[in-house]
Amino acid sequence: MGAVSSTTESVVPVGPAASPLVRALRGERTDRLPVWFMRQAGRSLPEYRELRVGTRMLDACLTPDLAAEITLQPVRRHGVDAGIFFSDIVVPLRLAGISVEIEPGRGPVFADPVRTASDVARIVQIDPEVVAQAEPIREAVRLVVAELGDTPLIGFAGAPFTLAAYLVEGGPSKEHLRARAMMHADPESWHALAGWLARVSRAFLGAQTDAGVSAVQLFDSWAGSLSVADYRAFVAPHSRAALAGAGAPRIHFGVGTNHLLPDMRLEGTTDAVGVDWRTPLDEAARVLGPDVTVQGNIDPALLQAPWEVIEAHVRDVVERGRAARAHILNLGHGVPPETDPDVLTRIVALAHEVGV
Ligand code: 1CP
Repeated sequence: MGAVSSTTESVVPVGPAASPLVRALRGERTDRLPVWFMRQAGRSLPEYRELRVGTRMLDACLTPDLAAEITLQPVRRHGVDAGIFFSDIVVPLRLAGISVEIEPGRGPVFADPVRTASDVARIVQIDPEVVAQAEPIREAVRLVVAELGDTPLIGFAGAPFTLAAYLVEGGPSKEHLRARAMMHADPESWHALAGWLARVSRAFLGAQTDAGVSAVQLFDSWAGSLSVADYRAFVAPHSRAALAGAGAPRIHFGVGTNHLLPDMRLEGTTDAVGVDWRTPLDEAARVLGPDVTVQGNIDPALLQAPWEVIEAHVRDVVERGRAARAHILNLGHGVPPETDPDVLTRIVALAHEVGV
């Protein structure tokens, strides 16, 4: 299953490299509008909840056959155009030996938050190579890729700022004050920490691309809490480093990032920008320019509405997406856990009926 098949005249992509998703990331419009959902794995599916009984979240992520099966569930059920690897943004930190658990109903919690210069000095000693070599990740990706055939698998990592927002705080927070404070109180420690997190995320992406993912997404979910000036000075260079040389097409996503959109192109280090539900895609496309694909941006809140309302909204999103060089249909953020899975299946069918 090579990515390209050579003939004497030309090189024609086959397999996932020829899929509508990967072609959209290259800027091509095909006759099929690619659609997948952030957090499509392991959220609203009853078959997921059943599989997870008795297994802690991060243990599930590090059990290859379980992670592979959970990744495949939404692809089988909804007919989406890509799988998203079942894992979590804090998995590479666990692999690096940091004590972290995911508490049900809360999120990632760290036993020892990284707050002082000496905390940072200690943590940056850890060699990210252990993350790059992680066999449970490589094995799970290989299992999924073998099952998916021509359907691409998307790998992912957390962006340095979003990871730092958890690590410095010690758990989920609303305004990520401690991480933002460190940027100004001790810029040297901040850059050391964010630089190390970029190497960890890059290593996590590398493990996934080596094992066969066809695209990667960098989740900077909480970047919207930053001013443009802070984003440029303290965050963008580290996100660029995380994505540099990824070896697969790249998507860069954040929530509440209308004011950061042009910067989220990361000076050409990304092939697509994920847009949340607040910014209409035609407006986003205008701001982003002709060199980048847009991904998004169905409002997750509308998934609870009557079908007629959802259908009109999806058609509007698709219509506005035509302003970009190419469009990958998705939500503006993750699938809410209470979503009726049948609604997602109907949206996929609608997207494929409407086309590009
Ligand atoms: O389909 C998929 O996308 C599943 C794989 C996946 C991904 C891409 C999971 C599984 N987590 C993530 C990324 C992730 N994790 C992000 C970025 C995406 C986003 O913004 O939604 C973030 C911010 C996290 C951190 C995290 N992990 C939270 C958020 C906490 C907060 O600050 O509000 C939570 C609740 C988790 C746990 C988690 N991760 C994944 C699942 C299925 C769960 C729930 C755990 C469980 O079932 O016990």
